[in-house]
Amino acid sequence: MKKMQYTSLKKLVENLYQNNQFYHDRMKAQGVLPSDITCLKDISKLPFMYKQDLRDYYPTKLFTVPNTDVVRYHVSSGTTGKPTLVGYTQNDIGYWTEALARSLTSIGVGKDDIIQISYGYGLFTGGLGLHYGAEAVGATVLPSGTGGTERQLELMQDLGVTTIACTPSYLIHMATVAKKMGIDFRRDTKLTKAILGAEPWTEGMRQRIEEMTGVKAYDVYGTSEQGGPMFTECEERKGIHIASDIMYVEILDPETGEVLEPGQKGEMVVTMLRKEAFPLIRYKIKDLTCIMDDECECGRTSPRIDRISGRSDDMLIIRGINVFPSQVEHVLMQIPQVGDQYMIIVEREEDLDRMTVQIEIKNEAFSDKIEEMVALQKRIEYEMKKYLNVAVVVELKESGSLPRFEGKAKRVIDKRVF
Ligand code: DLL
Repeated sequence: MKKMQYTSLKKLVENLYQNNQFYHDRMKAQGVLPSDITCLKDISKLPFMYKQDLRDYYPTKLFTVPNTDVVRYHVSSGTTGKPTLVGYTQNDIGYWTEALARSLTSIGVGKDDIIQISYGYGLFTGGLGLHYGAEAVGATVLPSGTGGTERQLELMQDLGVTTIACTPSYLIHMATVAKKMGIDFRRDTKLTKAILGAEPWTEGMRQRIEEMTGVKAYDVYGTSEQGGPMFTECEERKGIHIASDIMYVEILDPETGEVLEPGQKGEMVVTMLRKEAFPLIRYKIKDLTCIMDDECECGRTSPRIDRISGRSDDMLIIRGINVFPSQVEHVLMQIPQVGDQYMIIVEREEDLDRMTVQIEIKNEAFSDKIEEMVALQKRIEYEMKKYLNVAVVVELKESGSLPRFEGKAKRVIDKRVF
């Protein structure tokens, strides 16, 4: 594998240095030539790429093939700024499909499955990405996209859907709508697996989803810059397997930039070894994870990354303390009275940061007795303070009162002006 990775890297670097102005200039500025890359470890000599580069060289200056070879565009959701464009050759679509086909196989999705793909189809990579992978393993695809939840639930029952692919927040929304329609996932559907990703979610959320729906939930990861969703957990569900002939992962200390060892958590940096139209070299993706240091019991020897715990740019600094939204979710999911929706609101009052967490409470946990509700609120505030080291204001909300999301959940509103 290392030999294969090195051969691909060498070819990539030579091609980019010769044929693309951006890569040529960046490598020159760093004082590195293709001839300096003599083994896989030399990757560390190469310059980094940043999201800003994708914006500065928009739309196609980072493309490395003639326009006539590009067969598809996707555009990133642009939640953190101007959207970015990604292009694919026919071979790129092939590698993407291959990566997902391997992933789906590793969770046992195949010919006998009917897969409902409720990720957005269109500019977002989720829908079409899963679609091609699922067809490649011979599954039957129901390309339902997002929205129209009642109709989706009817189709799920009528067609005997066995697997759903969507964001974790959308599956929760579906389960809530199903309950209102009198549909019991366990009794009325054939659903056994869910392939959930595109947003951060915790082990606690996985348990909630499994209790609500009876499915086994698997994590799927990818980003539009890499090409889209690509990698999933296997049946063991102990980390996401990375097809290392397609993507090379490094984990760096976000502060020092030093390459970290397996088991140490840091910022992920990726090199797409085979992409043609829109390659990436040492792209700082900002997702936080570690490469796992044990072998997977499934027998696959590909490296695995741990569940993404957030992005380095998602981190909120509240009165000097670093808080990740996933830590808030972790605390909430341990408290049985807490429902499935929450929002984090950060404001600044008289130079002091104030973080409010609005939390839906399960119907059965709601009480007319004010003192019981206050006790619950205080308990959640106490648990938050204990885990996050920062005081949080908790507001309890009625079930169904917070916004729902068909695509990615937006759970943080930061109103501070910096
Ligand atoms: O979200 C691609 C995708 C589609 C992945 C469908 C999975 C399923 P972007 O819109 O570019 O692409 O967003 C990528 O979302 O950098 C992470 O911060 C986050 N993300 C994606 N998957 C996960 C996950 C798609 N499983 C950004 N866990 C990434 C945590 C995730 N965060």
